[in-house]
Amino acid sequence: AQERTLDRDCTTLSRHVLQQLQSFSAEAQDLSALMTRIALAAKLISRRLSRAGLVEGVLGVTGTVNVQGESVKKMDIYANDVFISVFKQSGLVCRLASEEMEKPYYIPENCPIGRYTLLYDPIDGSSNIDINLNIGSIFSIRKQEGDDLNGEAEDLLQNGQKQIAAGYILYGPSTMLVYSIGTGVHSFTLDPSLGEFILSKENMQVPDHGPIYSVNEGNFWQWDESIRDYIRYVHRHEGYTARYSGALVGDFHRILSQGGVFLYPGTLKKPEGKLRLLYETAPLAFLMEQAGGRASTGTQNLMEVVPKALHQRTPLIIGSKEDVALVESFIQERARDS
Ligand code: P6P
Repeated sequence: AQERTLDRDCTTLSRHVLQQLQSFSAEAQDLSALMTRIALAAKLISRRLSRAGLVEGVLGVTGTVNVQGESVKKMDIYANDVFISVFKQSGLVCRLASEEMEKPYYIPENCPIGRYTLLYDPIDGSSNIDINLNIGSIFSIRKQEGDDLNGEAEDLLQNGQKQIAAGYILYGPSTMLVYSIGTGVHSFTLDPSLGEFILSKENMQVPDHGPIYSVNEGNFWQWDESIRDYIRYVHRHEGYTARYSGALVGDFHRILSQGGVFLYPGTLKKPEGKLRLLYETAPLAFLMEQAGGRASTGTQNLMEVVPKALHQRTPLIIGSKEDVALVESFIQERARDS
């Protein structure tokens, strides 16, 4: 048992990524180095969060509003800058696109073909910081495919199938990093005493059905009738339970781990929903498909959506394939009746 524990403790993230990449081309070293940089960013953010309330600059707002019209928390800025500085040194990423920046950040000043772009939400669910509840970071890695000469990053406006890697960091009771490079979904837990992410679960598979539905029912009267039909169904039928933390990464991780479905449908105020495609819903869709689940806008496979703009939103229905299909069935039924 001792040896087994020792072996487990030595499966670090970088070693695991290299193992996964055995059959890959030159991209192997790149992706391993990229994932090691993601892990470094995660450690820096996790360390600061663990001091929230003890040091200046973690809790509270900056007093500014970001491109999304949302109040910017000090931690949003800190985390955004951590990703930039960590990837500046990597020599692999030529461009970073973030929820916190209207335009991408170029390293050094352009993005040659073949280099990588990091798309990320540095801190998702930042309203939870001040009440010490879980928050997360979400990332997606894509390759520079077209000439981005005018800095408009049109080459990024492609569907989710073009992602090379995706994942998230969950800052909870423990800090977890979950990633996929297309060879399954693997989760790691940060051992702060080692400063290493240690493998906790390989090839995560979401159950085909689960009891949880995760949605903000406070929006009930803003939803399309089809979504209300689904909610009335789960209210009436045995075996369903509601769980919603208000932070996407924690809510997603619960569904990935236990099955069920997370929904952020379009509302009257936000017909396209609230969540962003390129650095929130598409990376999570990539992971969920790798884990045997599904992700839908309600009418389209989310991995097929081609964005028209960098910060485009999409409705999100994601989780166990049977539960996603059940939500879609209500949408299809209403569409038939209309
Ligand atoms: P609502 C947090 O602000 C966030 O972007 C996601 O983390 C979360 O899933 C969603 O918004 C919560 O939105 O409208 O339910 O408060």
